[in-house]
Amino acid sequence: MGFALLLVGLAALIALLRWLLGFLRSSSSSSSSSSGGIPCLPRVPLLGSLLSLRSELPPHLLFTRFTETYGRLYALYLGPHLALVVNDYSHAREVLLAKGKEFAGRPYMVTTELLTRGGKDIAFADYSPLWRNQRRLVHSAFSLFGEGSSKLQTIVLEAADCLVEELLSLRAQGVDPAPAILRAVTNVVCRLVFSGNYRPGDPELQEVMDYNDGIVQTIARGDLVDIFPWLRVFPNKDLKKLKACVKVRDTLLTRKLEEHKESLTPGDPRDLLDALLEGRGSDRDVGLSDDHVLMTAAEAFGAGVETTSTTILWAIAFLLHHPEVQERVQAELDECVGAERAPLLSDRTRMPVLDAVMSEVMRIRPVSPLLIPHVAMQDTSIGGHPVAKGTRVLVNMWAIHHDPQQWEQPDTFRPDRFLDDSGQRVIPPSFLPFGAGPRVCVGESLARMELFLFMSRLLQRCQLSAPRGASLPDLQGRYGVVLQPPKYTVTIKARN
Ligand code: STR
Repeated sequence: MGFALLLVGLAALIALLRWLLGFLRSSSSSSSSSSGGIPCLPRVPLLGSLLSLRSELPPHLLFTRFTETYGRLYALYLGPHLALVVNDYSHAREVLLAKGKEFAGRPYMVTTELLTRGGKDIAFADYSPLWRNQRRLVHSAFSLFGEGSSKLQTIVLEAADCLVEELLSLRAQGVDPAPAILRAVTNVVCRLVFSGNYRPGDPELQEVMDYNDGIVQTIARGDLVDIFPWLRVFPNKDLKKLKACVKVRDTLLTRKLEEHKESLTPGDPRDLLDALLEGRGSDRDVGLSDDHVLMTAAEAFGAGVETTSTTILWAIAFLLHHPEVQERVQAELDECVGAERAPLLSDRTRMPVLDAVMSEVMRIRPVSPLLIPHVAMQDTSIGGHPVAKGTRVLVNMWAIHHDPQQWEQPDTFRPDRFLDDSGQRVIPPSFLPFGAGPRVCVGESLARMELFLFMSRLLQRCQLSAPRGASLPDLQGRYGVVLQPPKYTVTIKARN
């Protein structure tokens, strides 16, 4: 035991020394030349700029504050890694769109490697030709359920009705809506991914929700082990927890995969797993392994659950603060849909107010305020400054969505900014809640449909208000791999 520890310590020491040597060599050139003339935060050996990053503020707010000192494009060192932080729309457009392909790489992180079996997923995998094809396949699989098919609509409306019944049956003065919403959204994703359909209280559903939660708490949070991979040799509670959750996830999904392989009917995909399996056998075969199929399904799962449930929770939180906005949406619903039938996707174009409300929610509280880090795949440039291959780029979508030069009173919740004078929707260019370019969210259109159906059904049938005597929801987000609202309570009454 003692000997093993000694070895581990020695290995760490050697890694450290090797790195220090590399650092001294690279920092003998001046720091502004290594960051291409871009202002750089102070740095020290080994830690890079990490000392400046210690703060009470969550990273997206801290990065926004640094713009006051360093301007809207600056550099910092995450340990040994040079990272540029982009805080304005014009540079973001250059990175994501104009040079999207040049910046389409992803950094190596210990936690995401573990989560994705070494990058066999879509979101965290580095760019490669195989990745492009995998992404295309997922895209076309998604469109099987979304646009032009009533499948998603049927599934979501059923889940939304269950959700409404459950919320109304609670009858308490103030309830935490999060568990019921999470369950409803998880159920939708289970049906889309592997045709799972669960009653409330099903132990398998609970298992899925538990491992998801464990992953959210431990993945890609900017932890030190993601910056210094060699730290992985030391005991680490979070990594242990992540591994345990991944194991539960893999057991469940492997079973679903095997069942699907046996019962697959060619030409008639029932869900995402079928569509992925089928994509392999056809002329669209792009060489996906079982691991790729599994990781893609697992990710569609996690992404679909966490982002949608969080956005719905933010929407309710803001509606409690702005009852007049809830009334406007309900007036629109009453006029376009009435009370007799459920809202349908085909109603969406006639409901600009609800659309504007959801856009404003995603502007003011983007679930992914720093997106996922990008990496330059070749020597390139930003704003005329040279950027070396391998440089990380963090796009601060929070700063872009709160930029006073683009948005009037950016901290105020005002859905009207997404409507023109005649009440039709307008989309300002600096609104990018799903990112943009080659790495844009693959689930974007599915997500928008799902959000519309859940929110319209919820607001058609329910009146949401702040419980008497309770304080309104705290609107400061909790930073993690998704920006979540703190727990709050709501009073829910049936609308007649
Ligand atoms: C949530 C938990 C889980 O079980 C699996 C995943 C993998 C995909 C992740 C997801 C997570 C969190 C939200 C992410 C998504 C990929 C894209 C999405 C990071 C960790 C966002 O960028 C918001």
